[in-house]
Amino acid sequence: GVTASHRRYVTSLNPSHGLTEEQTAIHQLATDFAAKEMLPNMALWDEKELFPVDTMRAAAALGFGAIYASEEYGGTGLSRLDASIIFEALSKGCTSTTAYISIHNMCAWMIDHFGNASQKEQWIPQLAAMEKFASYCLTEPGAGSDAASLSTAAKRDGADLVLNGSKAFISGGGDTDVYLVMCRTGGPGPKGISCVLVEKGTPGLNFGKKERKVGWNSQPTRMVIFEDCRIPATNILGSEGQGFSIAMKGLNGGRINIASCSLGAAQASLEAAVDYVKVRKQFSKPLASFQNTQFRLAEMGTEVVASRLLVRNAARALQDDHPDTVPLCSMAKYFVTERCFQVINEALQLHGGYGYLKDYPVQQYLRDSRVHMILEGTNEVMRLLIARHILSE
Ligand code: FAD
Ligand code: 2MC
Repeated sequence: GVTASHRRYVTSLNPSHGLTEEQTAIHQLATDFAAKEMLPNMALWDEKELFPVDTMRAAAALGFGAIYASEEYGGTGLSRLDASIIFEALSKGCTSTTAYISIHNMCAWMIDHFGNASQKEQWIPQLAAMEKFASYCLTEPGAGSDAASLSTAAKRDGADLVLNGSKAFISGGGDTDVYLVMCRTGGPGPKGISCVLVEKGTPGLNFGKKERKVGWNSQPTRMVIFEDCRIPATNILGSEGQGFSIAMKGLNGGRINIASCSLGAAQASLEAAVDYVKVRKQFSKPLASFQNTQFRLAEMGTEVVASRLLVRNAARALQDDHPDTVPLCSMAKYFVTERCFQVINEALQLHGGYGYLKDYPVQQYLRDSRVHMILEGTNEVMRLLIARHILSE
């Protein structure tokens, strides 16, 4: 290819293959932004653990802050497929930063879709511009995969709710402005859960230390702790008891988005490997001339294309409210995050020892995408959802 943003692809590996003219333009916009504004900084953000607020605001100026929120309150009004295309392209520039942007987008959609007019008026314009940032708070120290067992309590006190409990592993936690918190307003199980909005600065909203992580270093992760944290009951999103359903519906899109981030990281790693094996010589020949290298690249290309088909199929199902949306999103999340991780690992192997050095980006794609098999529902939870669906026929 000529430059990172204008690479000439064989058709099968072209991420814009099969897209409409408008989607191809959106893809190019995101690809250019990733190449110019993100990729040159990706190693620095990782090394120094910088949350690139200004770069994210520049992305928001292109419409990437609330991609699939409706235009009524300032969202971009694009489809889930458009969002997937954007996250895939941005992820090539920095997987960790893009993954945070995707969580922020999920939160914006939750407010846009389930919020009342005053909540939307207050939050959507600022979230769309990324003047304010959002966090999604479901996981607790004692409730990870078994999310419906969460115990953060929100007790009624007149017109208020008083929150007590703690959330673990919150992306953006401490640095973000609004927290979408799943908490218990009723009895045990999923039906006793509500989703509430808690603003930074509310007395009783506290944060743990910044976690030290293998990857995802361009975004902070902290515990979010509630100690007699008082909010008006009007901060409930949707209706009381609807919180678990809101949380899961947000995550269906989130799972596609995270898979799209893995896909972009795998595409970038494959491209890096192709460039490398054509140049690096051993035994007097380019690595590309060994059949093992060729077969590896053939497998990697096939896995990337299969992943893209699966994630885009799930995005279309979600957009169209297909009855099998949940298993289709789960299949995409588990397959794409696992196969793309393998592709990145193979790309690292083809670089030999150089692949293990921080001078080359492949190790960062590997570190940043490892956690995609764990968060937004572990891949074991994805298998559980798929198996339930298959056995229900
Ligand atoms: P557990 O649930 O304790 O799971 C441990 C292992 O047991 C896993 O392999 C799991 O798959 C397996 N397991 C559990 N139950 C079953 C079962 N029934 N059958 C088979 N296997 C099972 N959460 C948020 O709410 N918001 C965030 O912003 C957020 N960001 C995160 C960022 C990072 C960097 C990380 C690491 C996590 C983040 N999480 C966030 C939390 C993440 O969603 C959880 O870590 C994840 O859901 C798993 O929960 P757990 O860690 O408690 O693991
Ligand atoms: N979409 C829509 N509805 C869903 C759903 C989904 N993906 N998953 C569950 N539901 C519904 C389900 O249909 C049921 O509704 P109803 O009672 O009307 O039939 C309700 O939610 C309760 O679900 P279950 O009866 O399946 O409850 P159970 O406790 O058995 O299992 C499970 C729920 C395991 C699927 C859920 O707890 C889960 O997804 N766990 C993983 C948690 C997770 O994804 N955490 C990610 C945190 S965010 C993050 O990591 C970030 C980086 C932001």
